Amino acid sequence: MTDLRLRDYDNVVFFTGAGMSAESGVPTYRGAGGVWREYDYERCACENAFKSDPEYVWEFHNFRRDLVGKCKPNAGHDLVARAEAALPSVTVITQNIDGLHQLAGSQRVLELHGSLWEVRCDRCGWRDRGRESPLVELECPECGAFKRPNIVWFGDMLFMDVIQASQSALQSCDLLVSIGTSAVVYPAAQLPLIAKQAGATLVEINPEETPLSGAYEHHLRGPATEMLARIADGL
Ligand code: BJW
Repeated sequence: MTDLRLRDYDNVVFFTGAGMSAESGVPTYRGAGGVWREYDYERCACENAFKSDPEYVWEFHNFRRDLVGKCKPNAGHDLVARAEAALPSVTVITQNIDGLHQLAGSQRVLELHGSLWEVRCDRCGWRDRGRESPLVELECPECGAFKRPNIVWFGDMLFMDVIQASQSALQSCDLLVSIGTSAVVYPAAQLPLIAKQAGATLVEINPEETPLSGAYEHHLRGPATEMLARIADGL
């Protein structure tokens, strides 16, 4: 049991990972049924793979678009969106590329690892956003190079503007709620420590322990929807 209540805080950051969307049917990356159990990230989620075989990388991302496109926000996403409407300041910092927080109605969402629903051209700078699935037209309409999913793959630098906005939200929050991340992918994994250094209360929602569990004062061991409902107190 916990007596922690979202309503007792003014400035809340939800820091989310794949476990947030697991109950929507989006597979996590690691663990049983994880994406990386079936797919080799070196062949489908890094720049070198895209350079050597863009068609295969797109086959993987079109498979993901098809799967994720059928998933709906779950009660946890809904609750996070309601918190934004009810509390003075709420920011979602997500590692997820699925767009489910936005579909649930969250307005202030920082996508650390980009989005499955955005594409860009690294040759001419063209960009687009849309939920077409599969994406059939793979060449940039401006210059003919391959479109690239606007996702942060392994070995890619994160977007500087997103990192800066995240740091600023973390420095000023009084509650950080981490939900469903294994905390093994850097630099994202260490971001909650900024909130800790700034004096925020840290809560971890995850059925499993993580390498960063020791940094959290509160641990809610269970699925995101159930554990969020416990601290929502009628939001
Ligand atoms: C529930 C639940 C329920 C289940 N309710 N919870 C040391 C060695 C080698 C490399 C590195 C190193 N240090 C850093 C690096 C580089 C690398 C990295 O961190 N690697 C580590 C794996 C070792 N990082 C990078 O490359 C990053 N860039 C970078 O560092 O640039 C500088 C640099 C460049 C070059 C060299 C070195 C540095 C970029 C990282 C980009 C990550 N991108 C992905 C791509 C997805 C592609 C796609 O989908 O198409 O982002 S990987 C994947 O992992 C995805 C996720 O956002 C990310 C994090 O995963 P997450 O969200 O934590 O999910 P899971 O599956 O791991 O965990 C789910 C959790 O949910 C579990 O804990 C469950 O228990 C829980 N759960 N059900 C609540 N119902």
